[in-house]
Amino acid sequence: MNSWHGLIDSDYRRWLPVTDRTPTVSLHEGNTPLLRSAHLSGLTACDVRLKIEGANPTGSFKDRGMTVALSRAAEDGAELVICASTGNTSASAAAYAARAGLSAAVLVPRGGVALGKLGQAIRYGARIVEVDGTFDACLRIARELAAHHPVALVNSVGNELRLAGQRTVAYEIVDALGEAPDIHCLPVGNGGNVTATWQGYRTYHSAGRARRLPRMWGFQAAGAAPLVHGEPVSRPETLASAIRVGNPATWEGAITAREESGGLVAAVTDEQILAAYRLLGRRDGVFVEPASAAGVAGLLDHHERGLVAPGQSIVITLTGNGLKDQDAALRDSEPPTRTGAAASEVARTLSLTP
Ligand code: AN7
Repeated sequence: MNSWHGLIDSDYRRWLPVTDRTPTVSLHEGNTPLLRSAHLSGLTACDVRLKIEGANPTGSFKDRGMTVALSRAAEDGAELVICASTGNTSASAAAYAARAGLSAAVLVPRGGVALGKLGQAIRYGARIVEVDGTFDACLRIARELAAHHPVALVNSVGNELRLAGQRTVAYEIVDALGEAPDIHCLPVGNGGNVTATWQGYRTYHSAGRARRLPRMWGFQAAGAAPLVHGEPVSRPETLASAIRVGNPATWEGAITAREESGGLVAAVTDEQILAAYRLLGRRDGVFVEPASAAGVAGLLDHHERGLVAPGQSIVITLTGNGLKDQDAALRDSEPPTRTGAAASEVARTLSLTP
């Protein structure tokens, strides 16, 4: 039986900033799998669950916020929505704009976006502008355009609508587990997701739906870790392009999540991110994009340093789908073995015994 019709037309509607006058713009996002990882649970002696946000309609958690942002943009009579993006926001904004019958323009750092995400934005019919600069420059420009022209900004910066939608991930987790976890791990780029997830747990806790609150453990890539250093990074560098952000727009929110939850924001190296990326595919059958593996990389790093007490409930957000970034998937991989079209040849190649 499939009775799921997206976040706005679900039981979570009461937590979302929509009214009877708001048209629902949805691709049936949300309600994503929460998978137990046998491997990570065994390794850490904890109960480790993976929240598979790559199962959303455009392949990332961004759809949770975008259904709300575009529903409200449609209600407000917007014609053009604009965003800056490291890729996933642009794909999501373009898809929901198409769904709403609106136009979308997306600003992306030239050469800084995985091809699959650009392909998505193209097919969803967005105008794509490649800016000679970082994501941070794109965001500055998008904000300026929204201030001076009739365009709706759908970045999560100061966009309560996006954050309200993204809070639903915490509601789903508490509803699935019957309680909040002890620790919630996730990647951090612009800081919106850690902010929203923490606010979601707080909302549910205040409403009496969870008895406890998790510690929020956010992880940035070592070459793009402004929140860890306490100052912006002018030339952010990491192969995890989705979190290549030097000056997070939701800086305060991310720090608040860390402080209020008694959590942390720490750095993981690209090597650690890639190791976790490979591990998720090989051990759990979950294909993520590199940035999405940062939460797992951070958990493993803290486990190796003896900082993860056994017996805890741990949830890790896997933010985006691996299909978006085939360059990362094929990097350092063995090329496929070629054979002629004969069973005997394939059998020999696979070392099959008679
Ligand atoms: C897979 O698409 O910012 O800390 O412009 O795509 O809320 O920024 C993407 C961010 C983690 C970080 N994982 O979340 C964009 C964009 C993936 C992402 C993040 C992003 P935030």
